[in-house]
Amino acid sequence: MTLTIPTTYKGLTEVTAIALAKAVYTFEPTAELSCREIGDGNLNYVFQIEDSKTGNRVIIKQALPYAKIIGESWPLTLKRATIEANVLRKHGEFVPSLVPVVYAADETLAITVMEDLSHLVIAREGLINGQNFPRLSQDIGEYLAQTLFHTSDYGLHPFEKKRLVAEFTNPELCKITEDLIFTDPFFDLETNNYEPQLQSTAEAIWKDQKLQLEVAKLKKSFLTESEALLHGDLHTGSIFASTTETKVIDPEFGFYGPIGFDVGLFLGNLIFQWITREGIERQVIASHIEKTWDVFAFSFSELWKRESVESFRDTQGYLEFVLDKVLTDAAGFAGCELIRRTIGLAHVKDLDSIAETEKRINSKEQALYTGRALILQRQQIDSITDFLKILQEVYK
Ligand code: SR1
Ligand code: MG
Repeated sequence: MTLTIPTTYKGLTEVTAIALAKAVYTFEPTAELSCREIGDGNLNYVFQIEDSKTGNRVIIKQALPYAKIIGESWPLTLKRATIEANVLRKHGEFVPSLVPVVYAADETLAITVMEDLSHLVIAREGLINGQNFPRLSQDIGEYLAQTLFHTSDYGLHPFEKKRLVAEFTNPELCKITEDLIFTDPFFDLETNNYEPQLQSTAEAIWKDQKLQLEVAKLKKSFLTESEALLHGDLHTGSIFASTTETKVIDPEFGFYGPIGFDVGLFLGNLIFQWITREGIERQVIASHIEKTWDVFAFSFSELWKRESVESFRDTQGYLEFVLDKVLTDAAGFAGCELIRRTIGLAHVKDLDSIAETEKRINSKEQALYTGRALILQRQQIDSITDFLKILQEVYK
């Protein structure tokens, strides 16, 4: 549906969001609507509108013309709302059960009207609270395989692939990632944000020439490899989950990039949990890491065998080469995510919410060492077992 609602961009309020919801979503004529702003991300407002008579709910997400995490001094394109709606729609063609339904979108108001998912919890919150999401890795492995294969040159006619590359060009949001993940944390810059106890470890990262070279190579991949339509910010805060369902939200950073980036960001965010847990609880996360990769590799391989349009698809060793590169890249990108979420601008609650100072600092040190090890040793990783061994080695 396209909105016939006016006008120029204006930030919504809980009152105007209700009026908009009535215009774009089919509530009962007798509906009694209320609205709450429930957004807790870094960039947008999220309005939840509910009919108290039926319990029906809908979400209106609105992009702000600046980054909420910083304030109005950091202007940010509103076009990201359209990118987000269109990535959800495109990915929804391949994994309809794993993304929210988009009911409407409007570029001028920078809004997406979509399915309410409040019966689920944000995976990061749930994992921090020790909740178990038995479907998480199965579903995300499948999501990654389906969305990345079907939007790549392996699954698309080259004309359609290049049309999508152009449609999903997202320079402003990519620049945030280029700065916040691949640049700023590796230099002594004001934008970084870390506790004083981490000063010497941060300085060691800034002086580490071997590490800098490998991060430069990973940044180059991110900048230049237009392989598939990525989610672009697939951390555990971008996933709603329960014991029976998984939904991926928030692809406003979507663009054509290296397949390993989405895989690596998700694995990196599982590693925060791996770091904060012990014993059997840690094993749960190790199993999620392993299963995500196994499901991704299996489903991607099946799609390749059944549907690949690539002339070299039956060439001995080519699929293995592609998957090996994805795993190697994923390890490097996971490493960058671990480092940036620890000493960069935008942190994760998994580490920041650890109340006991010594434990928190220790966990953050581990995140930095693990990130470094994954980046430096990624070329030696031939299997997900090798990947997990690197995590274990850091703890010896
Ligand atoms: C200014 S935005 C900071 C971070 O929040 C988003 O979720 C992305 O991860 C970005 O890097
Ligand atoms: Mg987000």
